Amino acid sequence: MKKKIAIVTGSSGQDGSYLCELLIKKSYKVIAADRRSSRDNKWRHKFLKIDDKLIYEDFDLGDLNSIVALFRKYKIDEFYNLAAQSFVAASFKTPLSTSEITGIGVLRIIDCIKNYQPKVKFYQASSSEMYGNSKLKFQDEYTKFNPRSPYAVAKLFGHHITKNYREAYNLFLCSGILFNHESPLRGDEFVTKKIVKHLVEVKKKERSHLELGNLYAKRDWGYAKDYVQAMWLMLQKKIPEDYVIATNKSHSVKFFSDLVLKALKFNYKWVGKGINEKAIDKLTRKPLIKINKKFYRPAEVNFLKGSYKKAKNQLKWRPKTSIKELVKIMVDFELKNSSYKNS
Ligand code: NAP
Ligand code: F7E
Repeated sequence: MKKKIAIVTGSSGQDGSYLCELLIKKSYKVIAADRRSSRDNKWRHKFLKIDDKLIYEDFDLGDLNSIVALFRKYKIDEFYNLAAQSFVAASFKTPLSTSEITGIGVLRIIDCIKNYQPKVKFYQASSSEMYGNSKLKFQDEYTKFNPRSPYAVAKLFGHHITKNYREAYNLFLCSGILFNHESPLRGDEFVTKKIVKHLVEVKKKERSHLELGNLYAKRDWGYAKDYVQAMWLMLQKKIPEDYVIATNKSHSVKFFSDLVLKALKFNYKWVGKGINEKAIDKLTRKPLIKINKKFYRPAEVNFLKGSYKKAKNQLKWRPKTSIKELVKIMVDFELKNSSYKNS
């Protein structure tokens, strides 16, 4: 039987790697559309042992010709757009390029779908960051958006233009509004990976302590491997729609740090308040975690908790991994493979 063809942009990233792995298992011909890098950006593919099963194509969300080339070369069944400047903190420093890539980049792709292959099924990686500081107990597909960073504003453009093209041109375009999802393959700068990696280094006496920003921001953290399943499920439906993917639980950065400190069997306690709050070793009284103001954001999102009710009812999807299991997966990986990668 002829293999289905899937394009995955941002395949070198966390989600792209797990999604490529999933699609290969499902016997797709998978085109990994990534930008050229002077560093090794295939380490995740090598780790998952999928690098020799992918077809690599040069691609940049800022370069329309590289997108058109994909539509000229392949008869595409499914197109997953995971590429983005995805780090919220960086978006405050590079707002123009973030808007150009994370926002307008989406339009470049869906305009090609409209013009060249209108039967393509398209997935857009929307984000819970689009909700910003919502006052509600949880966020779902009906919650008002209130973006709090250039990243979130750019994602909201991508989200709305996807919906607009779906309605205006009757195209199969979906957005997954995904809440934070983590894994051993998460980029080093994101808070969960940073906490795990740095505390493992402290444990191994390769680092004196970990520095964090806002300990009290709360996030709905799931496991990336569970979440890429939902992306695929959305494109298997008859009717294109948007779905929230989350765990319906919310925890603070401090709580996540506690889980990691405990998993690594640190004998510690929290002392001090505000900028002086610290986790210290009970015996030596040396700091294990300190606050550094440079990790605070110009505008923070304080609380996110997603309801995945629609995904559960319509996609039969649910999160399978608890936050404690997630911490164990990440800590075990870091203890074994800390020198493996180069992100
Ligand atoms: P990630 O690890 O940061 O991966 C982002 C990918 O985008 C990388 O492959 C990166 O390539 C690529 N990229 C960046 N700029 C590009 C450009 N100009 N042209 C082409 N590719 C470019 O992100 P992730 O965590 O896997 O997230 C995947 C997507 O979901 C992103 O769009 C993110 O914004 C969104 N999202 C993530 C979460 C989450 O919690 N993880 C939640 C909601 C939404 P390089 O390797 O060359 O840098
Ligand atoms: O921050 C706080 C920080 O950078 C989480 C991206 O995948 O998920 C991610 O965005 C929270 C924030 O993720 C540090 O202020 C404290 O409140 O891990 P993060 P994010 O900003 O939530 C969404 C859904 C996406 O779409 C994005 O692409 O943790 N925090 N101290 C810190 N954050 C970092 N990075 N570093 C710290 O030292």
